Amino acid sequence: MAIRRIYETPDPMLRQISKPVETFDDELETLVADMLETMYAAPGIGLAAVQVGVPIRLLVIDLQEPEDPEDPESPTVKDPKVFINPEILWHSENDVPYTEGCLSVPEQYAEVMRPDRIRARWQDEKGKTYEEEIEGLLAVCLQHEMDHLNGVLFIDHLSRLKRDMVLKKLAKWRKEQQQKAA
Ligand code: GNR
Ligand code: NI
Repeated sequence: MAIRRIYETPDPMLRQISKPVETFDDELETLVADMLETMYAAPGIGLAAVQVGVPIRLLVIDLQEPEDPEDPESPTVKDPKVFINPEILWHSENDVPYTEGCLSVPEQYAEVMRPDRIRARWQDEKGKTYEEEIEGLLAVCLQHEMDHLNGVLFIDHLSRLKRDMVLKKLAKWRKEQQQKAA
């Protein structure tokens, strides 16, 4: 297993339309293992393959929720989920806000509106098909990751003004990081 480099905006890699996965082989399993390791190390709750420079329709999610919902400091239960060739079959008409972040737009957060429930179909790394109704944070995260497969970032959902504010803060943050490193 290996940690892979995460591409950041405005890298054109992130604007690629990811291609369907057709071959479920050892190379795919290695990529899935590397993506999980990269996501846990970041740390993040989701990662699309295109974010590590492989534009195929594969994403991983682990919400890493605390074991005891009453105690945010309690250890997290590992629950890695793999979604290959995911499709949204249905979404609710009820959009809800959630403050999103993205490993490709580091340290920036903004509220995005998305449907609160979706019905999705996907495959796992063996090629087995699943279909389920999904809600809550998993629905938010899956929609965020599926956007990546279509070259879309969470900042694309913001008004021009808010997007420009986020990009300005990102530029400032990067400058500060550079100064720290020097
Ligand atoms: O780690 C992440 N957190 C997050 C928070 C709210 C909504 C979506 C996400 S996904 C993000 C990791 C990432 O960039 N995945 O593409
Ligand atoms: Ni993201």
